Amino acid sequence: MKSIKFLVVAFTFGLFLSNVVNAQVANNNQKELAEVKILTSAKCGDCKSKIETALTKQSGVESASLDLTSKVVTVKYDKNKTSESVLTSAVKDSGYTAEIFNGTTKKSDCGDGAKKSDCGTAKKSDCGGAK
Ligand SMILES: [Cu+2]
Repeated sequence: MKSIKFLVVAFTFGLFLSNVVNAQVANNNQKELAEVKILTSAKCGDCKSKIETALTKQSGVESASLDLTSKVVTVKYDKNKTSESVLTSAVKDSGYTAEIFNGTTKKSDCGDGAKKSDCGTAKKSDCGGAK
């Protein structure tokens, strides 16, 4: 009797597992990739890696690449799993400013006159020309 009970439980669990696997396959098929550009207050390689790491840790983010010259981070993400506002919040939570960059936004005051304190929580030793 016990072994029949075990078989029923095992069979039910097997059905459950195959449903989970099927659901994951379906989710992958529904991936809807989008791209957003976010203007940040990054200044050095440290800022860059902190911001990229904060973004790639988010669920649904495929890639994040920050260009230090423009201070713009390009994020490729799955629309079904995350959103622009979640991504800008992730950048802000890591200690930097973040605004959606549409190509015409003025650069923030992260230029040559920027202060090291603008580097957020990053290590400041390698912040280049920042004072
Ligand atoms: Cu920095």
